[in-house]
This record gives sequence, C-alpha cells and structure tokens, in this order.
Amino acid sequence: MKVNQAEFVISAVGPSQYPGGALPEIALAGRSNVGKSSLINRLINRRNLARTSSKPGKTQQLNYYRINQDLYFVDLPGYGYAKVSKTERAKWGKFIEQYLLKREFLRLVLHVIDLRHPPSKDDIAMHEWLMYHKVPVCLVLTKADKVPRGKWAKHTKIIKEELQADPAVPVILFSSETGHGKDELWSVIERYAGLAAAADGGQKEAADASGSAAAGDTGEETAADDGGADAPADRHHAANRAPGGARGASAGTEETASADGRAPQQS
Ligand SMILES: Nc1nc2c(ncn2[C@@H]2O[C@H](COP(=O)(O)OP(=O)(O)O)[C@@H](O)[C@H]2O)c(=O)[nH]1
Ligand SMILES: [Mg+2]
Repeated sequence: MKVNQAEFVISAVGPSQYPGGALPEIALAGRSNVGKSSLINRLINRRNLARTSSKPGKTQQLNYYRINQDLYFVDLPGYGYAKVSKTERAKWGKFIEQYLLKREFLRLVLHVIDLRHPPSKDDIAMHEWLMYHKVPVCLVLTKADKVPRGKWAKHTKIIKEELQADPAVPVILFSSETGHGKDELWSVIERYAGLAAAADGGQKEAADASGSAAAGDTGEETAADDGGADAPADRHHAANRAPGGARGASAGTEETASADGRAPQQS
C-alpha cells in the first residue's frame, strides 16, 4: 500500500461520531501499551500521527485515522489497564462490544499481542470473544525486535497454543521499531479491506492489475465452532453481516453470550 495521505479524523465517543463515507475499517485491539499506536505509525511511516502512550485511562474513545481514500484504522482503547475502576471496565466492555458487533464497515481486527510473553488472561478472553462472534482477526505479534530471532518460532507457538488460535487465522510477527512484518501485514489488510486488486489512484504497479486474491476470499476461518454450537452463524464474515436483520433470530443467544462471555473485560 502506498500511503499518500494519512490523517487523524476523530476521537469518537459514540456511534453518532463514527465517520461517514463508508470506507472499510481495520480496528486494533490489544492490551494498553502493547504497541497499537506505534503499529499504526509504522504502517503509515509517520513518527507520531497515532499518539503513543497517551492517556491509558481513556476507556471510551475510538481514534479514527484515514489512510488515503482507502480505509480507516480504528485504534480501540486498550484493555488490561490496572488503574481503571470496575465501572469503567464495564463501560469499556459495552462500548467495544457495540463497535465490534455492530459496525458494518468493520472488516478486520488486528489483535495485537506482545511476542515477548505468553498471552495474558485478557488477551485470551479477547481472542475467544472475537472467535465466538466470528469477527475476522489477524494476530499481530509485536515487539519482535525485543525477542532474539532464534526464539520467534517458539514464542509464536506458545501464543497460538494458549489462544487456541485457529490455523486459518493469519499470524504476523511485527516490530514497530524495525518495520519487520510491515509489508506482510499490509497485504493482509488490503485483502480484508477489499483493496487487493482494486484501483489505487494509479499508484499500483500495472503488473498487478490482473487481480490476484479475490477480495474477501481470505481464508479466514469458518470452522469457529469452538465458541459453542450455538454461535450465531451469520457472523463469520464481516462483509456478510446483515446489519440488524439476520441477527434477530439469534438475539436470545447473543444476549446470553454477551452477558457471560463479555470477554473483553479486564481482570
Ligand atoms: N521495542 C519496541 N517497542 C515498542 C514497539 N511497539 C511499541 N513499543 C513501545 O511500547 C510503548 C507503548 O506503545 P504504544 O504504541 O503507545 O502502545 P498502545 O498503548 O498499545 O497504543 C511505547 O513506549 C512504544 O515505543 C516495538 O515493536 N518494539
Ligand atoms: Mg495507543
């Protein structure tokens, strides 16, 4: 992806502030301080567009960044921030859930996890929740520069095992420090955003024009039954989401699911 333009759009505190314009949205989820903002900055080659390490207590805003006229990155508030009250945590859960379950332009969640450590309880809960609701996910294991290369495979294996990650979920090792994984991550993002073979304002190399991956046919898993047999079946692809309608049928299930399975809670 050639980033010609990247700009901060809004810190949205509710759906009425989400931007219009119907661009695909790529959300970033992860623990506070795991490196979500740094990852955005690295992807767009800007030192400090996404604010790093700012106000971790802000539990209820989604920071939108527009990339060209192609997509939005949506930096979700991090979980696992210790100094947040129970009430705030509950609000965080509701807020994020609303966005992840209802936002029709959401195409992919980059679930950012620290490669250095086994996943936290919150990481595991978040991943389970995303799988249960069949939200398309890419695992991004970041801070790879802090782990010797010889240990990358072992750390990756442990994280995937503890998350019980479906083999179909893309996993990318990343470093905001060195840029490792950047191209690979962009190609996943483009694919999920439906930009893979799309017009690119003439920037794209002509050689690619014949169109490789069909947008949306991304190999994301459909076998996510580990979340329970009654997981709503219509959510396996964000693009297929019937906003409102189809999910009515399983509303009862969902209510129960989100009451119990409000995984993105902090411990
Ligand atoms: N060495 C290294 N440090 C990183 C990396 N990503 C983020 N950091 C650092 O981790 C801290 C938290 O990063 P930030 O992007 O603010 O995390 P966020 O809370 O998830 O948005 C900052 O001090 C970053 O410089 C990385 O890939 N490598
Ligand atoms: Mg941040």
